[in-house]
Amino acid sequence: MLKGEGDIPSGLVDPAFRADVLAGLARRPRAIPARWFYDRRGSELFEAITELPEYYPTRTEIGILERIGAEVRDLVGEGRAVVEFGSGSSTKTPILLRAVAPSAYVPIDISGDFLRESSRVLAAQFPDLPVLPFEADFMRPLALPGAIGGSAKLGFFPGSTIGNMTPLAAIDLLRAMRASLAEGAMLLIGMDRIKDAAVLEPAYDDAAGVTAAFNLNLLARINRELDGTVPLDAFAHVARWNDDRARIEMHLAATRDVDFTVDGRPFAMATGETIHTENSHKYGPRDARILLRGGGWTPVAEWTDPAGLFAVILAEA
Ligand code: AVI
Repeated sequence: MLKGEGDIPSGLVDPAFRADVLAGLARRPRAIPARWFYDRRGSELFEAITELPEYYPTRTEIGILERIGAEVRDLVGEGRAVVEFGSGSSTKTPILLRAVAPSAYVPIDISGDFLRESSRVLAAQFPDLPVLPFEADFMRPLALPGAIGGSAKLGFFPGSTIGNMTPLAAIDLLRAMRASLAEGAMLLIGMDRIKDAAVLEPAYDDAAGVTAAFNLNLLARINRELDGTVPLDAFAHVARWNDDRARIEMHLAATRDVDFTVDGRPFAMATGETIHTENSHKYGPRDARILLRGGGWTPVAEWTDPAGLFAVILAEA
């Protein structure tokens, strides 16, 4: 859902993008939902982030998944239908599919183009596996494709994407997943752990400036798609740990007083004022378990890397 929205053909703008940007720039504090990062350029920049030396989550989670395959298979059994919330990752999804020998694989994503592309790649890798891409918004309970029939489901939600939601929205999503996957379901979910700000902040403000480019691309997208005049050189990328809320916040801060228009509407920002663009919540071991229980899931097993940076949790409905 969050990643991989394709570029909108010129002249066609997603009305929800326009509405979110105009409302977000008008409110105080100013804020634009992180889902709008992921146009084609933003998705490319996110891929580059996952390979940065400072950005530990992706490689750490992959290392955990590679290690736990046999244990996961013992706990979930073979022949479940794996339902992935998001288009699927070219690295993480095959690790899970090899481990649990599913009866079918159902990736769910709101962005049809990206979903079909990644499903084609996966189907080629697993020629005997029915791959059933499902274009839908998984934030709501869904009726899954009839073709997966009565098989029990294993939900897969890696990447700590749940961290990009507020705890309240995360609980709503977990409940929706439970309703979609139905009785007997299990869920394998990745959650990033709370750790020292000295590790967290560089992960979101890397030396090469890739995360800064990812954040600033939102303004470029606004200029391109919403006929904006936002001067990109008047904004700086800011990533800071909010200890009270246990989250990294990303902002775009005005480095000088600035006036611009978006879709013909005027906006003015004073030096230092920010647009809040993303939250990335981190969870301690107990916090993660409470969150899952709040969403209707009972934790069954939990794995971390040796440094305890990241957790992969298996839960049952
Ligand atoms: C997609 N999501 C889990 C990433 C995160 O770590 O919160 C998005 C991201 N933003 C900046 N770097 C990575």
